[in-house]
Amino acid sequence: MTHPLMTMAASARAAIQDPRRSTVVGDSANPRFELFHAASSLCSQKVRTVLHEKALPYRSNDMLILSSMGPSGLVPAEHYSPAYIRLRLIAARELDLQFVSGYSGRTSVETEGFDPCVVPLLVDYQAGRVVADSRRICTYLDAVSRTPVQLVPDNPEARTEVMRQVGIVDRIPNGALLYGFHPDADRRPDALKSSMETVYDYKIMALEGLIAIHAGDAELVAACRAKIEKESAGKKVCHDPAFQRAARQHAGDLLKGLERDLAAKSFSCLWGNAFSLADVLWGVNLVRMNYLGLSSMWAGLPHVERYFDALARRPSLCKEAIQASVRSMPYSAHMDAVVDCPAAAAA
Ligand SMILES: N[C@@H](CCC(=O)N[C@@H](CS)C(=O)NCC(=O)O)C(=O)O
Repeated sequence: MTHPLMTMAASARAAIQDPRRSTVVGDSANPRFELFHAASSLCSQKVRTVLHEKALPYRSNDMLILSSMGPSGLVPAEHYSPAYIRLRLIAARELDLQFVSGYSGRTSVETEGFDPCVVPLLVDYQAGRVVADSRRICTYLDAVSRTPVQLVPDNPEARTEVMRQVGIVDRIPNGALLYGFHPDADRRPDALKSSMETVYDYKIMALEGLIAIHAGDAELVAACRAKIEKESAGKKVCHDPAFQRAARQHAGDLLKGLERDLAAKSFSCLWGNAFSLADVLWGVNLVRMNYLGLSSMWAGLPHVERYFDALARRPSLCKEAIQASVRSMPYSAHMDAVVDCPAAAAA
C-alpha cells in the first residue's frame, strides 16, 4: 500500500513545472528523505549543506519560489501549490505553533510563528514524518544520522555553545536584508532589486488566487490569509528607511558578537573544534551577506574575515551555498572574489 505521505508528496511534486528539477541526490533508488527546497533559498542551503556533510541521499525538489508575470498573467511560485501547503500543514500540527502574522524581517519560527508558504520542507518516509523549519530539519537530520560527521556535539558545554550560535543565526533579519531597500547603501545586484519591487504584490496576488479557488478549504484559506498578513506588513516597511537601518544595525551587532565569540574560541572550526552546525549556519549566512554586498560589515572584524574564508573553502558550503547562489540568483559582482572550491564541483 502506498504511504499517504508519498501520495501527498507526489502531488506537491506535480506542481513543479519542469520535472528535471526533481532528482535524486546520492546513491539510492528509493531514498529515505525527500526535500522540497529552492537552490537560491538561504534556509534550503542550510539543510542541503547538512545533507551534504552527512552524505545522505535524498529526493530533491528544487522549486521556483518567485512568482512571475507571464504573457497570460501571474505564474504563481511553485511552493504556493495547495498540495505543498497541505504537506507543510502536517508539520505545523506537530509544532503546535500559531501562524505568522506580522513582519519583523526575521524568518525564525520561534519568534515569528509558522509560515505555511515557505521552503524548505523535509519528508522522512522511514519515520512517517514531515519536518518544517531549517533549524529543526538540521537538528533532526543530525539526530537521526550520526555519521560521518556529528554536527551537534555531545559534550554539554560545546553543545550549549553550538546551539546558542544556531539560535543567533536563526534570528538574523535575513528577510529584511534580502527584500529591503536600504536608504544609504543598497549594494544588492540591480536585477535582484528590480524583482524585489514586485515580489510582495506577486506573492499576495498568488495567495489571493489560491483563496478564490479553494474557498471551501478552511485550513488552506487560514494559512494563505496568515501569509498575506505577513507579506502585506513586509511590503509596508521594505522602503522604510528607519526599519531598514535598524535591521542593518541589528545584523551588524550580531557580527560584532560573532567576532567576540570567535576571539573567545568558544566554538568554530577555526580553532580545531569539530565542524559543527553553527559553522554550517554561519557559513550559509555569511555567503548570503557577501552576495548582498554586505561583506564590508566584517571588514574591521579580523576573526570573522578569517572565519568566512575558512568556511568558503568547505566543500559542502562551497557547493550548496556559494555555487548554488551563483547559479540560481542574479549575478552579483560581490561573489567574484569568493573562492571557488574545485572539490565541491565533483561532490
Ligand atoms: N523559519 C523558516 C523560514 C523559511 C523561509 O523564510 N523560507 C524562504 C526562503 S529562505 C521562502 O521560502 N520564501 C518564499 C516566500 O516567502 O514565499 C526556515 O528556516 O525554514
